[in-house]
Amino acid sequence: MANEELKARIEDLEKELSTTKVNKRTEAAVGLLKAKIARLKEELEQKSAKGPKGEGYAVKKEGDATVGLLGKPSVGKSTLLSAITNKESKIGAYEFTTLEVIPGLLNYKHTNLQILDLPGIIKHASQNKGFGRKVLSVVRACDLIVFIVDARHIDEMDMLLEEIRLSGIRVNTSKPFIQIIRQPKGSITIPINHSEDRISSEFIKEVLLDNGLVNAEVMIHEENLTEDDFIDALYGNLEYTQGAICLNKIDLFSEGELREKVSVLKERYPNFPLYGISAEMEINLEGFKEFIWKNLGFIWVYLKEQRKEADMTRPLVVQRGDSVRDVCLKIHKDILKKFKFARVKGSSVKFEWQRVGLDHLVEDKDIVEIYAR
Ligand SMILES: Nc1nc2c(ncn2[C@@H]2O[C@H](COP(=O)(O)OP(=O)(O)OP(=O)(O)O)[C@@H](O)[C@H]2O)c(=O)[nH]1
Ligand SMILES: [Mg+2]
Repeated sequence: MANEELKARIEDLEKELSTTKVNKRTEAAVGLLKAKIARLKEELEQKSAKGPKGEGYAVKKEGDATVGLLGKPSVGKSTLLSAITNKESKIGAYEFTTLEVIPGLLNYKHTNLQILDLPGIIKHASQNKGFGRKVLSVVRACDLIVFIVDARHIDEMDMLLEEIRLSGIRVNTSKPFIQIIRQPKGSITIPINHSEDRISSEFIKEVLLDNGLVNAEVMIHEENLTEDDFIDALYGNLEYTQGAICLNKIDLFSEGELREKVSVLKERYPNFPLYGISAEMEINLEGFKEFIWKNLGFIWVYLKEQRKEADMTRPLVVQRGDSVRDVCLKIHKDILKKFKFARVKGSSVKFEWQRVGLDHLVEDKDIVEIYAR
């Protein structure tokens, strides 16, 4: 199909989707419609991607991690960047003050964090309104997205999340684990290893047939997989990343009013960590730095040499989920070859100076002593 034809087809299907009432009887049809739309959109993307390149901002990654400040215009992103990094970004009382991505560096707890002040995004940014696609393409590469919300307009968070979702970014969820293995023959088989309540085998079969897959084995390693998850996993060129909410301009409200707003946000977005600041009045900024650092998953471990006291002045920065192996690699790659075992004191072990191997996962403030040949 030509691009125009594809677009028209997608539009038709989207219209059909929007006019179909969802109920038990139409559920399956709605799911299939979504799947069809996703497939055609992917086809369109691939065709369009062959066109001229050069969209997007050139931002060089720097430091140990990259954090994007994302929000509507005028929520205070540039004020925040200027307050916590080495960079001044222009601040304006009017919307769309920032038109480029402005990177700043924040050195915090022995880590260099690259903070990106992004141009404001608006509804339909994912369809490139206000050059939104350029902004969202930078967001894809961030290790943490901080959604900046003006305390006067907390409802904007819905729009931000929706645009992020539409641009193929998934926040604070893990990638569903699905395997589709093509088979030479034998039709589509789906071993029952998931709940049939949310997605039926019929649905999976129809979606695969729509893709021209006649023989395949589908393995679902996910308890609560939904139809949407399945479509995502099949088509999405999706990026999975971390997100947190920063409530700015808290100086404009009383404590009671803020408590109210915080509880609304917590209820609507239960898996998003939340922190309140005033970028302009410089309230809670130290706490905010700690907040980003923690949400990037950084932890500190201290190293100890044999028969010496641990060096508590120079922590080694690693990440949650890192093992003794990662600690060794951070010190020097040759250590691995000579590694015998390690002793650890801290919250990751059951007793002090427990002997552990390379696979042992370290935790914040652990002291690690490495024994090598
Ligand atoms: N009261 C109050 N005003 C703030 C705060 N932070 C920023 N502002 C004001 O909000 C306005 C917009 O600030 P900017 O930092 O330029 O906002 P932005 O998000 O970078 O906006 P764009 O670049 O247009 O996307 C300015 O008038 C700031 O002075 C705050 O914590 N409290
Ligand atoms: Mg700005």
